[in-house]
Amino acid sequence: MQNSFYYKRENFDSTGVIVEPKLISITDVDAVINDLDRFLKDNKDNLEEGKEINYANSEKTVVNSFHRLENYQGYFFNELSKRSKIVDLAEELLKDKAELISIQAFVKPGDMGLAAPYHQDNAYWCIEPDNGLTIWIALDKCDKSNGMIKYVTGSHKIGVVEHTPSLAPGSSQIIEEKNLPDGEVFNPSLNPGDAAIHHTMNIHGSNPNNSGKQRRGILFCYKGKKTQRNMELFDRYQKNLDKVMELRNAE
Ligand SMILES: O=C(O)CCC(=O)C(=O)O
Repeated sequence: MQNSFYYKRENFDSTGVIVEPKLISITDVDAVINDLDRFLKDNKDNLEEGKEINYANSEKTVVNSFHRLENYQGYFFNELSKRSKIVDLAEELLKDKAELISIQAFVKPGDMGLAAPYHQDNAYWCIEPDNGLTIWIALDKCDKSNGMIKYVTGSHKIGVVEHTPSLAPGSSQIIEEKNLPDGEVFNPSLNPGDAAIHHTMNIHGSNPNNSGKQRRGILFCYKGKKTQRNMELFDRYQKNLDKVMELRNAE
């Protein structure tokens, strides 16, 4: 008889996305939410817009996403990223030791939550071989109605799809509609504490949120220890990001 990890891995290998119910408790969810509030209070004046924080409005009073949280210590999300229940799951799916690449939070407000255009994470991460994943943990009830992520199932197997530079906040490279492959779109419904886990090559994106209901998630991104970052590709991406930021600031 195979253990439960076996079936999760089979499913993950074939579709590139799985749901893990109750990965963290409601107490953990509350602790993450409090922590994100504290993080914002502690660091607001020093966060680099476009790289560490994106706002949902031009007045910059409402946050849409936080990035590069792993560079900040002393928060509950640091502990959570090392919790064995989470790391063991990542390692089973990666079939390798897991190394944390980044911690992010997409905290879409209920009245002006921004879309995340379709993309593959490895267009940003540039790891070779492409053995990485994101554990996206819901902090609210998340579904189609409030802009939960849409995943193109099986798209992790088709290689890198052409990405186009974009000025969308938090998404400097996107896959245009015309370049999207055919495939079933999976739009999961999650309760707080549930997780959706996607492969770094899976094509995914999310719709704007005007539902009146917040849609917040904390993300832990891991790569297999045997992978390496292609520094040439990564430097090119960083330079493109700097150009995009200049253009966005000039708007
Ligand atoms: O939470 C979202 O809406 C987008 C998240 C995302 O793009 C990602 O996990 O790479």
